[in-house]
Amino acid sequence: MSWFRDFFLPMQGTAHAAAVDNLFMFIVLLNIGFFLLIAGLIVVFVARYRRKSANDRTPNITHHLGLELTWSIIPLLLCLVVFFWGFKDYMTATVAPGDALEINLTGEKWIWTFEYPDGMRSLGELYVPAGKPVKLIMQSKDVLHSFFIPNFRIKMDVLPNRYTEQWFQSNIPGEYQVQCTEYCGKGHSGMNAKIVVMSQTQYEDYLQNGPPNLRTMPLAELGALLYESRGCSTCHSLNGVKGQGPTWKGSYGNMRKMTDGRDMMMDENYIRTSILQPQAMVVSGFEGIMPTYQGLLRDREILALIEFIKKQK
Ligand code: HEC
Ligand SMILES: [Cu+2]
Repeated sequence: MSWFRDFFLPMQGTAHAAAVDNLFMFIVLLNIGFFLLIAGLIVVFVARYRRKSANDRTPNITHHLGLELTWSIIPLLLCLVVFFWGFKDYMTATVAPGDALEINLTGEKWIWTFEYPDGMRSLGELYVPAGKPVKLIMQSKDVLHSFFIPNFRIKMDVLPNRYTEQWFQSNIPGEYQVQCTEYCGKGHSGMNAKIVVMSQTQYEDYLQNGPPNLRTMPLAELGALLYESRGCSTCHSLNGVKGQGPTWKGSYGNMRKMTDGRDMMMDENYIRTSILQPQAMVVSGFEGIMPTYQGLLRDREILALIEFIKKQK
């Protein structure tokens, strides 16, 4: 029967997907069976009990207890089978195992953002280890969205002002497509993401070194991306205007005064310390409000930001 299933259902990425398909196929086959039975009987009865002569009369039949019980009890039992089977799979699908890896997911027009337990974030791509349950804790920044992973046969609405959850465990490494299935405006059809299931070692490597596509990106380009995505742009301008923090325009290689009176040169080490321990040296004329990025930026990402700052002549 699997050719029949594969013909109209996407590939199964999880055990739960197989469970959903089994029940679905059971219902489909049940329907086909009853269709054939009922349509077949209609044809047989039409041929067999047609009016054969002018004085052929329908006998006066009122009821048949045995027949009526049969056609009530058998369908009832079949409905109960479908109900309990579905209920069992629904419970497994709803309650995540206690040791699940928890990922925070934010939907907004028209992008999905994933946040890992260590504070790292990724846009539109979720990297997870194979063979481990993953629980998504989801929320929306604006309107209603819905997070659908066809290969895993799970889907859940993503709401503003309330958290929703869903979980999966895939043992098959590979890439799986995600779609938003709640019409959320102009960019709705492009609101996709991908889930990359990888081996445990590849996953650890990912946590250390970041997504493969960013590893090969030139440093300055990566820096520009991080300047926006990590929020540096809200406090540091590139055009010389003083914001909440000093501008980066022409800052590299210059001397600056700290609130404690020291003079520091804006070089690689100074930038690195400013990012990881902003309170260690506060530039005079500014308040020490910069959040630390300790644990939020990987080594190569810090290098990328330094490279980007150097470029702001
Ligand atoms: C909430 C505002 C805010 C954000 C966000 C922020 N900074 Fe800062 N940053 C400051 C302030 C204020 C200072 C000056 C006070 C100090 O040195 O702590 C500063 C200082 C710095 C300095 C030293 C600059 C100089 O001219 O001496 C560097 C380098 C720096 N930030 C890098 C970053 C990077 C990289 C990011 C993003 C990953 C970032 N900052 C995000 C507020 C911010
Ligand atoms: Cu959406």
